[in-house]
Amino acid sequence: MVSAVTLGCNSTRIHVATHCAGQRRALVPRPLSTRLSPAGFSRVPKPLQDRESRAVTVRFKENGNSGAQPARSPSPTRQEPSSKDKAVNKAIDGNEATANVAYAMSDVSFIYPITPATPMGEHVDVWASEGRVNLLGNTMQVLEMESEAGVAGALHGALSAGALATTFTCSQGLLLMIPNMYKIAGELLPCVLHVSARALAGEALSIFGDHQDVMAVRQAGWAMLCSHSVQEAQDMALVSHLATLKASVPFVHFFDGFRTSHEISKVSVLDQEAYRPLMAGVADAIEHHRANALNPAHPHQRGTSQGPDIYFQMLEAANKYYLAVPEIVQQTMDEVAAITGRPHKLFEYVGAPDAERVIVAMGSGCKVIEETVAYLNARGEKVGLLKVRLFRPWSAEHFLAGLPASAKKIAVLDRTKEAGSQGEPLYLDVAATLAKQAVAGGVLRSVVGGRYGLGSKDFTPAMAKAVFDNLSADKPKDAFTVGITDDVTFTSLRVGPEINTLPQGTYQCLFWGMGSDGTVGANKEAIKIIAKGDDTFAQAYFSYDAHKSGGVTVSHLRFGPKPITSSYLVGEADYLGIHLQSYLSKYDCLSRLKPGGVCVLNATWKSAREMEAALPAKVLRQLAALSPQLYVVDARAVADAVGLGKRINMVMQTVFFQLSGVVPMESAVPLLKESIKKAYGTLTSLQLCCCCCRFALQISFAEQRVFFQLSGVVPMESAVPLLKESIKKAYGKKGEKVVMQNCAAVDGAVSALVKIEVPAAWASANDAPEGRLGHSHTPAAQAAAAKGVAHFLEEVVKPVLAMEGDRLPVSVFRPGGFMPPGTTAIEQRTIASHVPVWEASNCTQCNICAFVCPHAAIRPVLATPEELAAAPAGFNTLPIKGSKDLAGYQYRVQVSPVDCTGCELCVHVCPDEALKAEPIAQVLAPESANWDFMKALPNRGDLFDKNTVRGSQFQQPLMEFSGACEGCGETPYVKLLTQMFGERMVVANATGCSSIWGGSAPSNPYTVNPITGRGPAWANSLFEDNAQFGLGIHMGLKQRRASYANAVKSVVADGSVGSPELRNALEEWLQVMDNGLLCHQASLALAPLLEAEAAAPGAPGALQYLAAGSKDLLEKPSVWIVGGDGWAYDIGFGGLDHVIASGEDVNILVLDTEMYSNTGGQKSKSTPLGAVVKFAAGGKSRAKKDLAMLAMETYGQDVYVASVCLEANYNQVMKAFAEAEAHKGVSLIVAYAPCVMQGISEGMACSVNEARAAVEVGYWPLYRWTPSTELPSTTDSEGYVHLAEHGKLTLDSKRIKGNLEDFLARENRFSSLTRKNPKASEELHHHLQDDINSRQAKLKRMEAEGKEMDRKDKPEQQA
Ligand SMILES: Cc1ncc(C[n+]2csc(CCOP(=O)(O)OP(=O)(O)O)c2C)c(N)n1
Ligand code: SF4
Ligand code: SF4
Repeated sequence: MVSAVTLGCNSTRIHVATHCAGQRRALVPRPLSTRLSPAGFSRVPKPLQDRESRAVTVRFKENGNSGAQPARSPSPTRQEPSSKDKAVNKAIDGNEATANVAYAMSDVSFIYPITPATPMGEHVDVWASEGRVNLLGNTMQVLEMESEAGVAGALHGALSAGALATTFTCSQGLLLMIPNMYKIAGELLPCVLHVSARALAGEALSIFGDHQDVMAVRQAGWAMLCSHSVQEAQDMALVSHLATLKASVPFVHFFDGFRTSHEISKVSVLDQEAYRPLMAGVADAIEHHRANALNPAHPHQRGTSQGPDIYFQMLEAANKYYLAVPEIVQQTMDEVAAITGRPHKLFEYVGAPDAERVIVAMGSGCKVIEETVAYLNARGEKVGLLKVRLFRPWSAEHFLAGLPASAKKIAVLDRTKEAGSQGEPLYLDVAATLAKQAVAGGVLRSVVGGRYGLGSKDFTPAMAKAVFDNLSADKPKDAFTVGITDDVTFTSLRVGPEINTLPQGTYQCLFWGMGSDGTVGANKEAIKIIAKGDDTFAQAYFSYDAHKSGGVTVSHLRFGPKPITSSYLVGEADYLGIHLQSYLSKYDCLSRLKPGGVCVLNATWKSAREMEAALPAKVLRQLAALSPQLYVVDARAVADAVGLGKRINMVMQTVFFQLSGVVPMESAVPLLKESIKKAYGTLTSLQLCCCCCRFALQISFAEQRVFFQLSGVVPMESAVPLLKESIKKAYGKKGEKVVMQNCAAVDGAVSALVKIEVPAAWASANDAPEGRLGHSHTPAAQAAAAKGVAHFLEEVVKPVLAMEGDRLPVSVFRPGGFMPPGTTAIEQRTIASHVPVWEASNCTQCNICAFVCPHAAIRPVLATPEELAAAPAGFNTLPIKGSKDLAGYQYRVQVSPVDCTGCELCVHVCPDEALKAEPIAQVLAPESANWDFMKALPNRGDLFDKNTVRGSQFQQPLMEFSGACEGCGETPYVKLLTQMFGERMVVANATGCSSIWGGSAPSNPYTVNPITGRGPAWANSLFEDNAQFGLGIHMGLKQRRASYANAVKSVVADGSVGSPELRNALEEWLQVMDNGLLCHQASLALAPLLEAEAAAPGAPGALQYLAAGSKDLLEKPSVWIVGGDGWAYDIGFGGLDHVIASGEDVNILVLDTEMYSNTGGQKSKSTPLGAVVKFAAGGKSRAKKDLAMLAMETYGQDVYVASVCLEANYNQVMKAFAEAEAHKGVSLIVAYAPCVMQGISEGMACSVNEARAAVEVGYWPLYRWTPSTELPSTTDSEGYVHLAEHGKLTLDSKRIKGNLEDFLARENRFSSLTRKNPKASEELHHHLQDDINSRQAKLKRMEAEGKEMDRKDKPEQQA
């Protein structure tokens, strides 16, 4: 039943060309030695047009999609290019295709990161840093701004100065540009703004694709041109840049976020030389633009103010420019077609010439509809699609010319929602056009509109068919939705089973990976290699869940002999790779496997019997029904054996190429070498991770590329010597050890592959008891469920966690975006491979492990001997150390293995070696039982002072199990805040990592005290407005409490209301209502009295009013404004500055990772001198902005300021939090937060040491600034009170020691510059050292001045 696959010798590879096309051969994984070329498709390799590109023979498997192939309209990518075409066929994504053109045709670009448009900015920044020369003969000037509002302003300025300027954005970024978009259009300035269209933040933030953003600017006076595919992204970008110059109207060029921006597709990429002649054709227009520029040599004025007499006419004077745009765009499309061989129309019809039912649509959905149209027409239907490219200015004339006269029923699909409107924008345009035509005597046609694909909801051929089916009805449904089940307002169309519209011979693969295991990166490289095959078409798309790391990634790969236009997820995979053992039970991975397909599991099982014992019966039955070619490989064991740990991607990719047999080695090896060379050239220091990809590489990008390629394409014995040589080259710089590890992993992958025959008996497997492998919902989780959110947990959280959220109907959701807290407690992701286990004998009970844990997955606990009588066997404890009050309690440190991420921070930080990481398999069951027991024990935090390091960790963390990266340095701060103030905290959270790990529905880590039901109230407004949002929260609460206090005063003043005890309690409360701690105590005493007396029969209305507000308003709220450095230093600084200056009682916590971590690590003004981050590819050349110093120097009179580093000085951060909260005014805490983006060479497990080093070498000083309002005041002889003249600085890191260079060398963000440009690096590091020295000197001076003031003040005070 089980056989190891041997990779023997005697290879008898038969060249693919020996098979005739169409020959069918089952994909039978077989030893290399006997592996034949695949049947069904074969081609003789021939060189591509471009000399750089190497040919690869790609073999298509017989069990690739057989398709039910209708006659298809010829795809543009298949057309013969003209002789002028200087193109190369390449697998790239829509962002890169667009950026290529934008770079070639612009003088200057202002950029700002926002997913999914960020890569366009990153591309132009890198090319500029490399000195690439564009068609204007320049290296583009690229400048990152503080926000998109800044980008738009700068863009306007550059255009006014006669430059050709461009930018890239989407969503909230585009909204911030609106004011200047009106200006640019109003001044008829040529410009192109490339948008990878994305949803807008309303009830929730969504980084995913739809047209809400572009539809929100359709009125701004820009022409709007839409690309429907990666190929079009390039072509329409080119059309936009040319047409804007000819038309003197600015252009928005847009395409679907993710589906087009991030889809890797094989397209014909133009060399800029190919369109140099077209550029020459607009030379006059460029000259005209430059001649119109603001210039003292020929001055004019712009932007005047106008009165009622002329403003209106001036607006209308621009009409003729807009009227000319459609013709200009069509003409430009024709010119571009002449060099590409790909003709395009403003409105392009495909389908039956005599179609009666027609869909009108725009964007990547068109590709899906086009496939469906071909499918349906091949079955005798008469349907068609009118594709919209030029959306603004709307040309009714061109629209009607494109629509077949036969069309009687039309459905317009909008990928946006305009609540409260008669219909969405595209529908309204079409309806108005057809109505006007009918009024003018034309045909009367039925038009309905519908919404689809919002927030990247997958749009499939079955859904497109449902739209056509709707049109067949006598009265087609209008204002419909498709792709969801709307069981509330019943808008949705019924969608039938999926239909197969794929091109014949398309091979489909699915890979289920875990964020950070390298699967996505490896697959990106895989598809690029496969796409190099001559006449091979390929596509890759990646979907992710909400976690920053450790979440699920699904890679959807397709390749085949025909162009692939299928812009929807893989539904039936020929090859399924499951890279984490537990996924098979947790998720329905098998539902997308084709019967008889290849299924490869990374698992520890070695036999069918082991699988049977471990897997739920449902999965066994699925396997029996699918009868897959089933393999297992223990990739972790292979990687472990060679010291690569969790980096299993190489092993899995080796297996993929082995089993799919898609790339023969003789083609792969030259490619491999080429890639290695390339990888050397592009060595980047940064570890990549962003909110869009949820994917952190454990090693550098370039290494990962090579890593994959080695693993993926050279598994065979014939290639092994070459492979090892390549590994040596690639890893040589990392040392011989790494080279050996990688070589060994390749060998290991091959021999570890085990084939499992699926027993027929599995077909009748019985259901096993729940929780054998997947979620075993612990008592803790069940308790959470019982706390009033059971409905939400069952109906929403569990299906979403099982990756089945798409199936949820509208009725299960509460509108308005409200979410219950504490849902991460039921996630139990079980993603750690190794989990710390407590060794009681070594423990000194310091609680530091819990203090630093980013996920609140390790906690100290107290238990009485009586309680321990019922403890699980392994629940060993120690007598508690400490005061007499604690006598009799036993102490233990407990880890939750299902919530631990395995970052090992706690293991490294423990000073006593009392934690040891053990493989999860050994500890999962016993430690889960221990954790559940622990959770049932009472919380005894009140026995401790919560303002001490040790005491704080006995308090319940009210933020737990977030989706942050392993070892994240942001979360421990916020967790600690919740332990100190959580039950009265309100958090205004800026968009950024902290809003993603803090609230990615339905994983909500903020939770409640189960006894009081209280916990942090948390909300995210936007990225840019967080300070103002937090201030608003504070003002609202302050006002409501002031009214409440007035009512309390009235009751107190009116002696007849309430008992004397109650009135005393109310008076007491009035005295302390603004002091968090005292108010808490007063409230505890007051609330029961109030409620009891208000509930008494005949209680006065005034008391009832007070009782009603008692829960909400008695406690003094602790308002925290939290966000990253991108928010605080850049986009939100204006608002932050205003709030700091407000004098209001709010606390601001800046989680300073020194870059925009959430979008992948771009430069902020907090980025230090010399650091190489994105948007600062050559190393940041300006010093870090000193936000804390700005606050002290400008507003230090009444603002509390602290600079802290949790890992370096636990006590100092606690003091700062306590002081900030107690300060009755604005407090600002700037907190150093280690982050995976910083590229700590020893890994995040060592981030504590690294943070300590940052403080020791003076890189991050620790201090606290007490404003003069908090210092003792003096009263003069006339009774006037005088505040202290200055605030007082306490420098908590007095001594600089250690070597800055050593610190910098350990972080890739600095060391990569040393590798790339040692001279520049030396210089910048030198400056950095100078800055550090002078800052330290200044801090010391400030501290000394404070001391001086202390001494001066004292006698006066005494006097
Ligand atoms: C107006 C606007 N522009 C851009 C973005 C995209 N965006 C989201 S988070 C983020 C970076 C956050 O960086 P930072 O504030 O440093 O927080 P971190 O992620 O490092 O915690 C960006 C650029 C946005 N949400 N809104
Ligand atoms: S390994 Fe990391 S996540 Fe797990 S308990 Fe330790 S610090 Fe927390
Ligand atoms: S701050 Fe860094 S480590 Fe933390 S979640 Fe964001 S990217 Fe990950």
